[in-house]
Amino acid sequence: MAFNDLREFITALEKHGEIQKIKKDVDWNLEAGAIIRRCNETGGPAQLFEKIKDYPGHRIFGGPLATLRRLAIAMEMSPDATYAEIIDEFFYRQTDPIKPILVNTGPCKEHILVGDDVDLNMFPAPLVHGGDGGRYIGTWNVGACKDPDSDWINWGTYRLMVHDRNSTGIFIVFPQHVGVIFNKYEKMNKPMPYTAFMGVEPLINLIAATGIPHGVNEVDVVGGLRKEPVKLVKCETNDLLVPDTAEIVLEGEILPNIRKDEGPFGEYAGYQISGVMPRPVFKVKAVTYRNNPILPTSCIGTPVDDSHIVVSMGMATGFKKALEDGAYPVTGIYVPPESAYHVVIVATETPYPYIANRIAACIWAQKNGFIVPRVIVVNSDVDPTNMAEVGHALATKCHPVRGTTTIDRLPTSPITGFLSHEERDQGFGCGVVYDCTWPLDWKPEHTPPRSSFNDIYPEEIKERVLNNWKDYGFKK
Ligand SMILES: Cc1cc2nc3c(=O)[nH]c(=O)nc-3n(C[C@H](O)[C@H](O)[C@H](O)COP(=O)(O)O)c2cc1C
Ligand SMILES: [Mn+2]
Repeated sequence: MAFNDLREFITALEKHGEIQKIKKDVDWNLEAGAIIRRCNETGGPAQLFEKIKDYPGHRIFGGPLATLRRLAIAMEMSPDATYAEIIDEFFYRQTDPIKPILVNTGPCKEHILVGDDVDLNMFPAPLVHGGDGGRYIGTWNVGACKDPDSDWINWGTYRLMVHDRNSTGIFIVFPQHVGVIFNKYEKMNKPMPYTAFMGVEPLINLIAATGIPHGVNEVDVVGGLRKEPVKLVKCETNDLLVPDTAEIVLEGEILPNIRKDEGPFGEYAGYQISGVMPRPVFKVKAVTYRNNPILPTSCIGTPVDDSHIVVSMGMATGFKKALEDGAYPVTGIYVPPESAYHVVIVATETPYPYIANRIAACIWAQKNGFIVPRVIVVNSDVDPTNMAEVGHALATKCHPVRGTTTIDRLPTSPITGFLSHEERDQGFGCGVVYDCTWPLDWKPEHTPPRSSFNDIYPEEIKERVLNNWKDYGFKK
């Protein structure tokens, strides 16, 4: 049974001891953010802040999917499921999308405020990190918009900073689908209807951060993932649809050809990196919300937090699909959450020389490929999820000159850690491929075996040693 709303997910977290309910008064002004961040850094539980200073009747939910355990619970798998098991299940469930159903109303309509009654200050949007440019009502939120040229409705997570009582800044960059769609409206000088919703079942957030291909409705993929259709209701002031059980819904439009300073914000690379810049403005025309609403918040920063878990999982499954579709003989893929998705590791057979560069080209061509600047390619005998094995291959097999291919002016995310200010401002970056596979033009006798227990002894000896292990006196 899929979770029907965020509240059912919170109950499941409680059952598994994965959430701390906090009854003490907590300040939205940095205190909540600092608690969420400390939990991220200590592997602590998610948090439900039940009493927010200045905001009786409002709650904040911190660290929604900041650990693999919470993601496994969200997927209704065993909380002890491994990264590989979750990836396989996530990959498999994406193959069978289910269309949403439309319902007349739902709990998200328990309160409706339109026009002049809208005041975003009524929600306890936290000042998340020291030095942030404002209060962020949208960290763990999902934004919906419609392509003007087709029926495509896109859902994605893009941050929202409160400017005033009825507008927020929104961080949009071009390769993101919201950027591609907004660009069309802006060329027509038309406002783009936009609705942001927050406080939904966790698989919606997972898919809203996954690079689902252009033209595909994320809501159908969520249906497949939860094995049941998502229930949607119509917005009050535009034609967009939102999950009927959303805690908070902000309806409005993104204004064409208007920019206002947004940021800085503590970002996924682990720094407040992209600074303050004039960015698009989301004008809010209506607000709807549930009784005793819960505002979810991700305190993004140094890895590992929610953003690293969901984006890296989404990348790994998306790249795996693309590489399989291209018939690349790939045996494993891993985007280490600890790398703040700056690194993807691919294990492959090597039927022809320089397959590493084709694999990297395939990855960079995918929707979220622009976010990952480093591609490490290893032979199929290396486990890409084992950092000791990958580190050994990178250190010893990647030729510093012939094994690396750098690409300058590759469009990359402006949040990429190492970019210069010029690159960041001009909206481009660069990438590198580390080919850690043995050169194919070597004669077989030049390709050295690995000097490991598994690789360098005859089967008969390995078997004898393993069988006699305890007889030698070893405890384990
Ligand atoms: C917590 C969180 C915050 C994010 N904030 C932003 C953001 O402000 N701007 C952005 O372009 N991408 C952001 N992302 C990444 C996008 O959600 C991700 O690339 C997603 O694939 C975008 O949807 P799309 O593929 O439909 O464009 C964020 C992801 C997470 C998990
Ligand atoms: Mn999309």
